Amino acid sequence: MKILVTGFEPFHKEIINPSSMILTKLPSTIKKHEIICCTLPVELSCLNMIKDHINKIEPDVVLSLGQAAGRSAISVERIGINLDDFSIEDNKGNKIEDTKIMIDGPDAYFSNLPVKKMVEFIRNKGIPVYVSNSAGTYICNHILYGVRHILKQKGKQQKSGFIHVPMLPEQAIHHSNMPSMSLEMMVEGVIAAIEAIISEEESV
Ligand code: PCA
Repeated sequence: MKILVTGFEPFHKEIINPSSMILTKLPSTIKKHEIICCTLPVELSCLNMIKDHINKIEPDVVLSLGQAAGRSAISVERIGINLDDFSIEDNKGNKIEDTKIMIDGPDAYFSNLPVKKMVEFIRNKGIPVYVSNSAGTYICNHILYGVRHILKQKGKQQKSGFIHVPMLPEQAIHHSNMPSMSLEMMVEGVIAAIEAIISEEESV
């Protein structure tokens, strides 16, 4: 299998984003499956960029990662909704509100990755994790919803989903009472999640 893993550039006053730092620490293969990484901009064009990657690479799985400030554990997202409602500007200075991502799209798409199994595999490594039922209404939800839509339109059985990670300690020290997790633990968690996806695919 080819597994495309994406992260995001830093945004909103942060100078780093753990989601793209994780990519630099992932191996090029996991259980003989190819891992291809790419970093996306925090703006609406991220969807066109990932679409180009999907068309070029034709991955079997797209796993996107993003930072969720304030969350204390890794969260595996279950659902993306058809809504852009930004509480902060994106990196292009846009603050879109109350707008559908896809005008003719369904209200929501579920991730078709094995969300519960990913949580179980991550937890078995001793890493705090939970299933999240909201990826928000900013760029991460945009990519979660948008990639499901793109793959659905391609009509193939490709899988996609999203994982949010907390801030890193070096970010949290600049905030008051901000939960954080080490990069090492996040990387281990993401590898465990990918192993869960592979295990599920191989069992089918
Ligand atoms: N987190 C943001 C967008 C980019 C990122 O890493 C979000 O949760 O929407």
